[in-house]
Amino acid sequence: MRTQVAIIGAGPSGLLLGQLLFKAGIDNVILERQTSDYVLGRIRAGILEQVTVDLLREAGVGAGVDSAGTVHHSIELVFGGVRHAIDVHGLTGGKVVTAYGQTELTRDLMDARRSAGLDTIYSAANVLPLDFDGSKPGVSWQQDGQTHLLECDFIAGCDGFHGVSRATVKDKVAEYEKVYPFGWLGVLADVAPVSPHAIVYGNSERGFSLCSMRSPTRSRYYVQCPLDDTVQAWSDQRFWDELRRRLDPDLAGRIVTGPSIEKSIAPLRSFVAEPMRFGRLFLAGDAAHIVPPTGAKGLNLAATDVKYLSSAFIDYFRNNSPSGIDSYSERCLRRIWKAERFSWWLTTLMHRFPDSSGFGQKVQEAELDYLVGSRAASTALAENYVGLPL
Ligand code: RFL
Ligand code: PHB
Repeated sequence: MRTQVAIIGAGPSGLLLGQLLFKAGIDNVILERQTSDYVLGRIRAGILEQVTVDLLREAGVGAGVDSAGTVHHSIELVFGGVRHAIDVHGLTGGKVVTAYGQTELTRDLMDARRSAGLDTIYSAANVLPLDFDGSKPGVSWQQDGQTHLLECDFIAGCDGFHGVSRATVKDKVAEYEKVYPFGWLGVLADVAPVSPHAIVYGNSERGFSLCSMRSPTRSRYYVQCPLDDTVQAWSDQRFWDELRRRLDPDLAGRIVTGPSIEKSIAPLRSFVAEPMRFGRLFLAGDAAHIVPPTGAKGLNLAATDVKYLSSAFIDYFRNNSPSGIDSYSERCLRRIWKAERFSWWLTTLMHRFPDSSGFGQKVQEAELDYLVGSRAASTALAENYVGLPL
């Protein structure tokens, strides 16, 4: 079996890359370790930057986000029991973010791939990138007791943080990492969002909280929790009570509660692997970098990696030009580090740290006060939140 680009991983990075290459007439095959149902069952991101929405449209899969996405003009910060709006739209000269779930986006991409008749091999075991430094690159995998080989020109490692691609080049990678001393407990529920027009980030003495949404009838909420906490320890009632305690009285009084349809705990981490290219193997998305979800940047960074990588491959195959693939890593990393900085900053500002002294707490309060009182500080938050220019 032969293709031009072998893509490892059918998450948003791999599927979007496959779709953009297909649109440009470049043949590709995706190899995914899990089943498609498993991939769709993971509840993750919800907020898309304009750049990401534009890229989905360019890839021909914008209909879902255009019809079912909710455009947000502002975000809100709750601290000291008071809510403050940040007019993201006004402060950035008209930019917005869109609430549209990663599950829905992934489904749109899977549907497009299926109708185009493109190959996606699910439940592929022991996927392995081969000879990416040599002249016969390829990917092997096992299925139904047999070993298979896919020959290719390039390999795209879109296989997430725990994937095989980065592990294969471990001795050639510089890793930068910060692990945070808490996690997020997330709940998905079919109830009307308490704040349908803004994402609400809360800092309270009981810890961080976040009110988000998937649709006018589906909400997504999070609370900061200890790293050793378990989902079993959180009944729905306990979750709703805790969330209310972390919000201002007005919002707390308006929360619509109901049975959870998903509940999970995610640890928080900042991570970057450098470089992102190893001969004919390229890393993209969570395979190369992780941000804590506080800035809503993970999926958006994955989308911009894929934008750069697809245009690099297109330039190579159409014009025989290696300039895009040669500059891929550096181009991505410049944007990645800015999003890493922003996500780390917002995480540090909004969470309770177990070891924080009274001084740390006071500085946090002063910075929040400054942030909502200064147009310059609010603008810096807003322009990072909607996504820095490409
Ligand atoms: P994924 O989604 O992890 O997909 C990788 C795929 O590769 C497969 N795979 C393999 N396949 C073959 N062989 C192997 N050896 C393989 N190893 C792994 C996996 O099964 C999987 O299908 O990475 P990708 O595509 O780079 O996408 C990244 C995003 O999923 C991630 O950045 C976001 O979800 C992060 N994130 C958010 N990002 C945002 O932009 N906005 C948000 O609002 C936002 N909220 C979040 C988030 C992530 C969260 N968690 C749980 C990590 C909220 C949360 C709670
Ligand atoms: C979400 O809707 O899941 C979400 C929103 C904003 C974030 C992170 C996650 O910062």
